[in-house]
Amino acid sequence: MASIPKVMRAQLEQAFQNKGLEGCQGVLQSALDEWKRTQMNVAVIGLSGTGKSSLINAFLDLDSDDERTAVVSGCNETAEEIQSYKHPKNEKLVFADLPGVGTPEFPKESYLQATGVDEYDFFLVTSSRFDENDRWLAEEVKKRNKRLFCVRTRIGDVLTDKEAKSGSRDEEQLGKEKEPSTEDEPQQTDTERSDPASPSDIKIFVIDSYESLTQYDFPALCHEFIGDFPECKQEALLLTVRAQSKPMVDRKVECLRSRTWKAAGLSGAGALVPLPGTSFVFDVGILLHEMKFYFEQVGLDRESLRRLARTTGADVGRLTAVVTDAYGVDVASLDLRSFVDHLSVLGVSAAVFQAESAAEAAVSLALPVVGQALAASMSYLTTRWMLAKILDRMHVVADEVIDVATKCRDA
Ligand SMILES: Nc1nc2c(ncn2[C@@H]2O[C@H](COP(=O)(O)OP(=O)(O)OP(=O)(O)O)[C@@H](O)[C@H]2O)c(=O)[nH]1
Ligand SMILES: [Mg+2]
Repeated sequence: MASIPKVMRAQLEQAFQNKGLEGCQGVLQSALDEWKRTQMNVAVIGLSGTGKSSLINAFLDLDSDDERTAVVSGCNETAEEIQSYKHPKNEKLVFADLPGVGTPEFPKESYLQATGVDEYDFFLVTSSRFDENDRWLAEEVKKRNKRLFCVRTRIGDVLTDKEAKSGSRDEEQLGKEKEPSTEDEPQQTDTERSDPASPSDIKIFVIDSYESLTQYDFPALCHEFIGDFPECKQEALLLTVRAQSKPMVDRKVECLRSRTWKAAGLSGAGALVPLPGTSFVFDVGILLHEMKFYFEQVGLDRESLRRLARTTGADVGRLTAVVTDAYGVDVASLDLRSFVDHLSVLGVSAAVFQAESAAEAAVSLALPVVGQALAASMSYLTTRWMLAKILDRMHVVADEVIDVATKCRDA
């Protein structure tokens, strides 16, 4: 089991002393909801026309008729004010559209103050070449212990090769695009080259905001973006973005798994029903609620499938069929009663429970007093075990969906 952060351990122990198990459950509920309260600010920076608005729209995963689309420039239009865009699934994730460094309106000297640079958690720079001003910005960001990635858009225009257009990548050309441009740069000394903020230290991703977002470096960009995000906010970011690639599904599952003990710790307050064929009880309300949350998080609900179909060009009917064949029931519409009847298709088997529960019971929460109290509550271990099994099954089905979508895209 993942170790419990020190702060939370102290909170749980304190709550247990004051209010017993009920007090702990308050702490656990608050921890489960923490991601919904976490503000995440991402700055997208670049000169006019470098593709900021298009990149923001790609990150927001908006449909063309969605409201709040970042306006993409026509030939002579430019965005004059700093605009911010909230993620449709979580308004705490905000992308700000910021001008590039060193324009007459935003000179380098006043740039940090004018853009309120300290408010941002992460920086994406859209640029066709990485210049002196970008390097300076990267250094400033690094001083603040934050990360900056460089994004080169419009790779679709660069790759004119027919095969590359149809999905298989022209690796050689992509590699060239990822090399930092040294055009017009003064000759670097060895010391400058080893400067942590030199272009070689900055990750460059080549993408196309108007082609399939499962193509080129977009999946890698999303993956590393989450990995390099301030650690205390990673869970919030991960639970906000969509799972459209296998690495992303893996990360989501890992994150959800680290939450199962907290959800199971809430069990006991609602209806307890026996796991069929055993004398062990579980909290059906918590299981149903979490199961639906996982379903959506790993991308199996109708809306996620529709969006995956749109970004990959796959047929939504084929993606839906993977989920229907796997479960044989409309998982999203299960209720307290029907849920119990479908435990086996969801991945829960009483026989496996009997075989594994002895070992499971030995798992301690590494929290001497609170852990024992939680484990002693009748449904904690059963509920936690069932959550893990349901998640394992969803992981497999979500991978199958991505496989089918990828095959359709590459066909
Ligand atoms: N094919 C292709 N076109 C792109 C891409 N990114 C941007 N464009 C086009 O480039 C032009 C400028 O894109 P925007 O996203 O508006 O750029 P911007 O940086 O927001 O521009 P300003 O708002 O003027 O600062 C538009 O015509 C876009 O359609 C891309 O990845 N692929
Ligand atoms: Mg714009």
